[in-house]
Amino acid sequence: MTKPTIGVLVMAYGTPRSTEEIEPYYTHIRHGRKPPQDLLQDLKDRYEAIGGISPLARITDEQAARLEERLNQLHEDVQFKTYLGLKHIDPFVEDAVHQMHQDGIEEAVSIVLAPHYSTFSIRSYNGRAQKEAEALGGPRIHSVESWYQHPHYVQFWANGIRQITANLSRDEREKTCIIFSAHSLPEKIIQAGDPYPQQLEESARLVADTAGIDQYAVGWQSAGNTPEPWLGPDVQDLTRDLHREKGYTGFIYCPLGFVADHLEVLYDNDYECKVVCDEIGARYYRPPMPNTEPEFITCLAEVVSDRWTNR
Ligand code: FEC
Repeated sequence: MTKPTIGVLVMAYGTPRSTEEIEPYYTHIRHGRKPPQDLLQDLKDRYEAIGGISPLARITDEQAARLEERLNQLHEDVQFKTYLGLKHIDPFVEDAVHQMHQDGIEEAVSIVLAPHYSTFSIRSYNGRAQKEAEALGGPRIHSVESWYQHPHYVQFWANGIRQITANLSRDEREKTCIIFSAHSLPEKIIQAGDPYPQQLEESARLVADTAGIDQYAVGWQSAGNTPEPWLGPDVQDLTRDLHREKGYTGFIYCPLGFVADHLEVLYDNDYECKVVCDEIGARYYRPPMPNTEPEFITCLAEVVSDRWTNR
């Protein structure tokens, strides 16, 4: 008897795969408005600073492939097949839904490779997928809304922190602060009742408790280049304030809102936050990102399995 195939729509931000793709990608992020030359050059320079192009495309592909393997190890009654749908570059979310429909997939689970729910991110990904599926008349998509509380995700970050603190002297440990962060969003989401800030707070508390640390702060990073106010404090300002007010001389950055090595981590943390640390004479640390670590892939597989079982 052939097993039914269940689609797994894996959605992620997307990244340019070549320098030529930077402009169309940026234009898509800006809702179709071409970026002015200075902003475009600034983005090109940031990609250049992390090696020319982001490793994100390769990592996202590998995450989806490993997830499919892991799911099929966990389930014998059905066959899972992943479809990659990106937010800002092809294959777009809609392309992936279209492909599932063409392949005759009747039911699917969707998951976004970002742990915290917000109207700007998770709702928009899932909304696009559902809209396309409705227009095509299938598949039926069971969407995951957030997964930041999953014990493997929490444990992954706690282990990363412990590996750093284990190598610090007692004096260094006492003067080290963890900064948990996620991508900033326009502040107006708070008035609209978005749970994103509370989810990051809770995420930070879960990881800190599991790692057994109490010196930590929560901040926001990578805010957009627009005049409206964005969620703060920004991680760079926070670093300076914590150093000045509490005398910390070491910072461990945990960008909990991301799951891969990419521009927002390799540049915004590893370059920009490091510059601030160097300026104030503090030590800079960052645990490795989840990427394709087996514990993280198991986390994603369990989240998808649970959604499938409780559909
Ligand atoms: O190429 C790479 O390696 C980096 C990919 C990348 C990820 C990412 C994640 C998130 N973003 C979120 C929200 C916004 C909002 C704006 C915005 C702008 C940019 C720009 C680039 C960019 N984002 Fe991004 N983001 C990544 C890349 N992001 C490039 C444009 C230049 C810049 O500002 O740096 C503002 C858009 C606007 O102007 O209206 C808002 C959120 C996430 C985490 C959730 C997710 O992954 O979906 C939220 C990765």
